[in-house]
Amino acid sequence: MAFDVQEFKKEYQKKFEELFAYGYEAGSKTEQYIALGDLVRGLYSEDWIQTITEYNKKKEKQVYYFSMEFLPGRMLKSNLLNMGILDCVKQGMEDMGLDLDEVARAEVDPALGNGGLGRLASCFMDSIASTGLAGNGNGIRYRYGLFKQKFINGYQIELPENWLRNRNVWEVRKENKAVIVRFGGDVSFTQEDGDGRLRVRHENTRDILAVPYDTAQVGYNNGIVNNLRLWSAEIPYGDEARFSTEEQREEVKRITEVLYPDDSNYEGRLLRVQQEYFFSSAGIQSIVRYFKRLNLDWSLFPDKIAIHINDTHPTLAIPELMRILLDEEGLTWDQAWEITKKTVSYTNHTILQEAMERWPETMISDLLPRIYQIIQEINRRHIDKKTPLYGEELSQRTAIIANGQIKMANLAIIGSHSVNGVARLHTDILMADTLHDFYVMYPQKFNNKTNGITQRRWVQIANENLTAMLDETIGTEWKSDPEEIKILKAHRDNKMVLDKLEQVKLANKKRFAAYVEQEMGIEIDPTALFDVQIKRLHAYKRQLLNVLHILDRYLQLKDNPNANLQKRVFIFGAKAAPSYYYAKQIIKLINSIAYLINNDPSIKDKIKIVFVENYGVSLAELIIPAADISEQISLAGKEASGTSNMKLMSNGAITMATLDGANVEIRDNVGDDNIFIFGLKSDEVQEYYRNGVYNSRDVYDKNPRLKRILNLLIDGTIPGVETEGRDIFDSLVMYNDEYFLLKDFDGYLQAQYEADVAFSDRDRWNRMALMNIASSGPFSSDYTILRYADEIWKIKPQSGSKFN
Ligand code: 26Q
Repeated sequence: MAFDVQEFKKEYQKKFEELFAYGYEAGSKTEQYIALGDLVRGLYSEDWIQTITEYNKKKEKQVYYFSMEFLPGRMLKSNLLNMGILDCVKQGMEDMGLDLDEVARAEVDPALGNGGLGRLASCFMDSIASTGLAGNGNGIRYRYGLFKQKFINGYQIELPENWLRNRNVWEVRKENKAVIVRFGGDVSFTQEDGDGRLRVRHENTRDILAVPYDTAQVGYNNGIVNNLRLWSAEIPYGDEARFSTEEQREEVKRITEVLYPDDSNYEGRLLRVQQEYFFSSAGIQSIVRYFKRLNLDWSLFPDKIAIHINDTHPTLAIPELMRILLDEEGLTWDQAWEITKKTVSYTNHTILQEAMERWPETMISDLLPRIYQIIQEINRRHIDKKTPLYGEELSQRTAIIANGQIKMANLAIIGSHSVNGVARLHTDILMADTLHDFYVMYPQKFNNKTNGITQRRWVQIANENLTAMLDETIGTEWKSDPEEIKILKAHRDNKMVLDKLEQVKLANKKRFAAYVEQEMGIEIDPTALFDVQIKRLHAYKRQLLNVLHILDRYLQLKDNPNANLQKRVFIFGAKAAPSYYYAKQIIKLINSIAYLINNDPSIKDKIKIVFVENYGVSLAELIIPAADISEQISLAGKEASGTSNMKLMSNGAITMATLDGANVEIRDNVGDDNIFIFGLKSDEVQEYYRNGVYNSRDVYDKNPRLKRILNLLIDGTIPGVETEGRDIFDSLVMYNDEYFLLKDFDGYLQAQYEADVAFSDRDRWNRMALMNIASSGPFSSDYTILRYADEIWKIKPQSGSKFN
């Protein structure tokens, strides 16, 4: 974008005065941010209009990414970066006596997601625009994002996150694009004049207005600006009379009021399914409206539209598209079904049974009577068609409706043409195990798309020091083609480069240490090893295994205060679902251990524990560049992919991992010398589950080192965890340790010991860090998205795009 510093300063001052009626010098950080954001939105608006006009004119095939969650992070700097004016604006701000970073921190981080799945959706939105693909996001504009986490006395407390409090400069409300979403009502059929066709009458519905708010998704230096459309529930205009009581009005607003805080665990709540239908229906309606303007035959729908559903949360898009094609557009069942299947594709993000969405039949029949009929018919035809081919048993096992429940994964698979897992191992497990019945029926639907991350946010924005060092060492090609970062490998034995890398890491660790000092009053040594585990709190992710290791070091130092142990800072960031009692107990335990150890003078700062409050995208940007070790220690077979593993690797952290999810592919890329692997393999875990011979009590009895650690949980050593310590002890020792922590403990300690040894050899460690950075290119979400585009969506980057 052609733009110079002088011009920017003039524009900024003008914008500020226009908005606030005084000079920018007197403004608050928030006002200074709003003025800048507003100016930036104005700068890409022409490209935004141009992009949409182009797609329409060329009748370009477009993909719509349906996701219940998006976690974009702060957008100011990423927009500036992608527009190519970050440096110019930084300079201009500085000239005016302002610090861009400080101003940027005034933006509230939109937490419209829980964790991996939501952040993946946002990396994908960036990559779709940046590779020059015609794509759109479709989701919900929650009034309140994921709760704000506070620790009080070590316990997690949840507070409402009012992310819209200071105005959202990026969104544009599009009232004229609103649609009506209908709930409840009565369905009847009438024979209508002449053609003998059955017409559906759906009356007495509760009608909700869905109003879209659009946010630009700016591509990286390519002039493309795509759209993320988030829907908000409102009372239909002119229908105020029907919503006369406060209660009725509240009910409407409630639909998009708050994001469900469950991650990898589903709750069968009515409001949740209302949300799911609300944004699925609104999205489908606006897609159909667009398609009709193209004036093409309905059979061409799949040639112009691809709809991708992010997990099963938007699965009702399938029967909703059927409903519109059948009831409103008059297509036959077979026509509508062909179109729907060819249009929709589905990503699975979990094999955990407790995360699989199943809705009570009566809930759907009451809430969505017509959709319910369509699901029944899809199910009936599925059974009819598959029973003669595969027999009664197999077809019943794949039924959508069974035991009074509707299985959303089954509907998603049957109603789509593509089913993908998110890492090689995960997809293999889906095919061999979790979804094996479907794999037998539809082998051609199954495919893998290993997740990715955008290095634009996770390196260029989060780690400016590393970015500058890379530019200096290998040039700038890696910024537009992430694989090119492999050139760095040529410098693996270059002492100057290795030292430079160490300096970069140290600077980032100092930056984080300053934050920790300021916000938490904990002093940490930036030369210590920073050991990082940042992800949602879940038993299968095994934050507790990390805790056992910490306690082992604690005991070593208690026994021998001069033990030759590497100084470490253990950094945790994690939210627990408010209803997940065990996860919250683990939070309390970690906080209590932190308090005990951080304040024990005999430990002499050899161990520090930092559990940051309210972990999210912005904190991740601060922590990840400062990490030495990346903890990826889930029980093998349980973590579908993981994505923090990729972000940490890209920033030169060394992975400490089980062979789970994408860790396997990370190992394949960096090689065994540049990663620490331990623990059961996924097939070994499967085998234990099948033959049931694991006995954790036995391990406890026979391993004195481990026994001593576990006893700390119940002997009063850790203050304030009487209940938590006992419950956690019992889960591991008495209730057979569902996630095999005790089984993997020895291997984990060994790997941690090796990490200590490696860290003490600075050249060796720096070389490992370099090799990780240099091997991270293949995990760019740009490549992931190009594979989705090529193999699933059948769309090509715009001509002129370097990816075309
Ligand atoms: C479902 C129904 C009702 C309420 C909540 C939910 C719900 C919400 C969020 C279920 C699951 C989620 C989130 C799942 C998730 O984040 N999965 C992660 O996805 C990442 C991206 O593919 C993977 O890297 C992680 O391995 C996976 O755990």
